[in-house]
Amino acid sequence: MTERRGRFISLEGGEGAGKSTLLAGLRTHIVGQGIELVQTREPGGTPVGEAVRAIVLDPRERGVAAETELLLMFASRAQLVREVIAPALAAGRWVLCDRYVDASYAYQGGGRGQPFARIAELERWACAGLVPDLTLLLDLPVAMGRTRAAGRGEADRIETEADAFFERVRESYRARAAAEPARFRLIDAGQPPQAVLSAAIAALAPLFADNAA
Ligand code: Z5A
Repeated sequence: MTERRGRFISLEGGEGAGKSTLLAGLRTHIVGQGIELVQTREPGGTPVGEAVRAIVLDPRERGVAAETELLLMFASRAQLVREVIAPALAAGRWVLCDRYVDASYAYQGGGRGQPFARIAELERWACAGLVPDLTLLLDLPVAMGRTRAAGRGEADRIETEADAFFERVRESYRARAAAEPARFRLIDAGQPPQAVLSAAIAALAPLFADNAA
């Protein structure tokens, strides 16, 4: 993969954690520093990836096997890395990605019980060594997140899972954050939106300092 000059930030969290709300404020802050930013999402972010997203999140697709779901997430990711993320970083742009590989460990690994070693193998193959410089994890009790999410439109296929699934997702995310403290910043997503944004902006500060150096 080509040389990397920009910064790569991923945003993670369970259902209703407030990623979309935070993304808008974060984007304004980063662009306000004069940085060229590419914002993208998973699954999706490319024409192929968005087509995969439509399939994998379709609530009418009841019979999707856990293995199929895992491979579809990585198919979307492999395309996003090559078409969007790697070229942007090589050009010196920053990338803000709404979910990345940690979501597969949390949802398909923790949630669905797919072996973490298999996910790690797919990561080596699909991600071409691209690891975020910073991962912001919005952490929220499952019940609170589900109450928030209930106010939205139709649930996607994964959102129809039981609370126990989302408890496993949350624990997997927290375990990954604990295992990689240099990359993750865990943010209490139960705070008001402005406090969540302030915490995220504080977590970004070292990246701006590195960028200026
Ligand atoms: N998935 C996967 O399984 N494996 C993978 O590898 C990947 C993804 C990459 C789509 O993700 C699904 O894909 C997701 C995981 C799976 N399935 N599930 N569940 P997505 O990221 O596109 O969708 P999402 O999880 O629903 O995220 P979202 O759209 O960003 O929603 P959100 O985090 O819940 O954010 P929100 O819409 O900003 O907030 C929800 C509500 O809470 C809304 O009414 C806000 O006004 C309110 N809110 C937000 N912040 C606050 C605070 N701080 N206080 C009070 N209320 C708040």
